Amino acid sequence: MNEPTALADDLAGLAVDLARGAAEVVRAGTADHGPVFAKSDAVDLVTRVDRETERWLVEQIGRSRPDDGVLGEEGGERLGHSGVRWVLDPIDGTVNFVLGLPLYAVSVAVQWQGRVVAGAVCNPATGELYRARVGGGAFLEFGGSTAPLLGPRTVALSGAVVGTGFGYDRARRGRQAVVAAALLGRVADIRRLGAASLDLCAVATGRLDAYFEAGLSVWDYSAGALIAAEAGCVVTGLHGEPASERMAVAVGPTVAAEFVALLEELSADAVMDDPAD
Ligand code: LIP
Repeated sequence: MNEPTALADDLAGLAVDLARGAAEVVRAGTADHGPVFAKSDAVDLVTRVDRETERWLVEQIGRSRPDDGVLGEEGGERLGHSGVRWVLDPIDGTVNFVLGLPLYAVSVAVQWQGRVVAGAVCNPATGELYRARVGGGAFLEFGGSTAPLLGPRTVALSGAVVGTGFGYDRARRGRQAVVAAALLGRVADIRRLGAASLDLCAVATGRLDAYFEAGLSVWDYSAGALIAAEAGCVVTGLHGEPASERMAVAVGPTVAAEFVALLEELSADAVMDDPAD
């Protein structure tokens, strides 16, 4: 069922306000993020700033739209009965945040009856805010100006600069590395930025020609995937599947079929995108 446009516009506006406000919470905690805790693995990190930012987001949503559902990376989950659900990553790229590498973002996506209809990704370190509403295009707000996002340049796959990432599961990470190494001989170069939401926004902005990653969480990619799609990118999984936790791909339309076919060829042996493994 198509969401009412007025609802999508309202949700899009709130997503931007939430991402911008949460970025202020992150900025306030950047100088002293306190102790760092490990989650699923010693390298899967979380700080009090992640948790405080997610609490702030959940409180704001509760005030503005008390009947909505919420799913947050740091455990903020609430069932709703409005048909709207917010999917939150308070700090996507936490390892970068802990290191002081300015490549991390607040990612806010909002679903209507299970479909993402709006999203906002804000980098607290740079102030860049990427946003999209389904059917309304994608935009970058920075330094007081707003620019439409038009996706990657036209380039041959052999000349493409491709972003990727590696999960925390060490067995899968080994197989992902095999695929990345094989890919390196077929493209111009690879980038590993460390925050899926910003990787996806980089493709939307034309700063990367393509991106792929297996094993993301829904809060990592939901907003960035809509922004990339609304910028005219092909956003997909492999083998005809949609983008998901198994595999998220964003790529310019001129090389999309070739890139996806190459990933399917290279990952066949590595079984890279099987979450069961
Ligand atoms: C990160 C992702 C990144 C991935 C990392 C990690 P987090 O999310 O954005 O693309 O490669 O392993 O999952 O954990 O920083 O929110």
